[in-house]
Amino acid sequence: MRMEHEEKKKVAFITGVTGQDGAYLSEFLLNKGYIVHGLKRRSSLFNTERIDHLYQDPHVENRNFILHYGDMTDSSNLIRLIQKIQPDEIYNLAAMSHVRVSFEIPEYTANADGTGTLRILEAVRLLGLEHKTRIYQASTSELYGKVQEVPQTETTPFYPRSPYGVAKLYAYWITVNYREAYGMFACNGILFNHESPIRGETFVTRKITRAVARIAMGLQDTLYLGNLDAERDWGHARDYVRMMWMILQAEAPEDWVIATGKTTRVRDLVRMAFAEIGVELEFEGQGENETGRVASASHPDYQVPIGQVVVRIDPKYFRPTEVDLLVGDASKAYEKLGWKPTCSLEEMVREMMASDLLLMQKDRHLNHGGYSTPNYYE
Ligand code: NDP
Ligand code: GDR
Repeated sequence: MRMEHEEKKKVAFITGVTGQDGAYLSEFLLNKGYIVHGLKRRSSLFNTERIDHLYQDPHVENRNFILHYGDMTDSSNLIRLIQKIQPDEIYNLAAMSHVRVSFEIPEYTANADGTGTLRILEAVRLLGLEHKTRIYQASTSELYGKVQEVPQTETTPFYPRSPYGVAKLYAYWITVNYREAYGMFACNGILFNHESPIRGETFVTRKITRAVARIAMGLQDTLYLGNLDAERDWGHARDYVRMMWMILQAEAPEDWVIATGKTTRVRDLVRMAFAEIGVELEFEGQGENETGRVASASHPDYQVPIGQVVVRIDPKYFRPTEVDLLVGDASKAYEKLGWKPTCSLEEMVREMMASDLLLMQKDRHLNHGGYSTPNYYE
């Protein structure tokens, strides 16, 4: 029984709980004493690897981490869950979040990422929770798309360049509209790219660190990439989920840019990852014929032959329309909320490489034992 003087625990509902940010945010909120409810999709295989360490046996009473089946495309499911959970805070992180894939499944992306956000807002309104439940919307630097201004701030005009970006544009504005129309505490975090050792394997940072680790272990020869000249403002997911929470604790509902303020080319990230295994790369050629060759190799444990071509271009990774340059100015968040990133890109690449080297060591053992492990990811 709860004692009178005990403070009631806050209740959060996270959509996209099985994703990179969902996992970090769940940990963060649980450490803050929240009861965390998460929305997970039904899939034919387990999809909870990132949050398995938080799992609690459903037969145990007083759990503080509870998962529910659901989908952003199913209004009735979302209304029923929000009615049952009565959340103080909703973090809407669920999305088909891969920019290139959104060109292949544009309609689904619009439904899950765009209309899905409307479903959450409308559920809160229909249930009369608009003055109780605060809502965080996972907006993105992809809204800026074609470069209009550098660095990008809360007032930089949007010009999305993918079905994903356009779906997220709808989500951004419907969040603003519900805030203005119904007085809801609904906020957009315009987050620039953020990564970690549990980043999805098909995003470029993780694809690179994974492949470099496989090359170090002799499990793979070549890493195939698309546009090496794109520039991104990469931060660490752990820093960014902290900011999601801070946004919902602010005095007033507003929209915020979250970024490191530094931008790096994909090709330099590739160099940084190879440097972690003692390999210095030399890029040669141009466009689709560009290659990355081993110029020197100095790590005693990883023997990658000098002269070996370890990076090639595969045009299938080019996008019909690309976002060339992203660099954010998070001054507003620094000044008004006191947020600052704590992890540099160098530290993050080191952490991701260390984690992937460990994983690939396991794969190497499996391979030696006669089991096959996946070779590459799209
Ligand atoms: P992930 O791709 O790692 O995770 C996406 C999550 O959404 C997964 O849990 C996924 O489930 C779930 N999901 C996808 N479609 C549906 C659906 N139809 N119904 C229910 N759940 C669904 O993304 P991140 O964690 O990296 O990003 C979180 C959010 O932040 C996303 O909205 C993304 O667009 C946005 N964002 C991300 C940035 C980044 O750099 N990481 C930057 C700016 C914004 P499953 O595990 O089953 O696939
Ligand atoms: P992005 O991330 O599109 O910025 O979206 P991603 O890591 O996919 O691409 C970054 C840049 O790298 C270039 N690139 C490649 N990208 C991938 N995935 N695979 C490749 O082989 C490759 N080669 C070069 C891309 O062209 C691009 O320029 C991410 C997602 O998390 C979104 O959900 C989020 O909204 C934005 O970040 C901010």
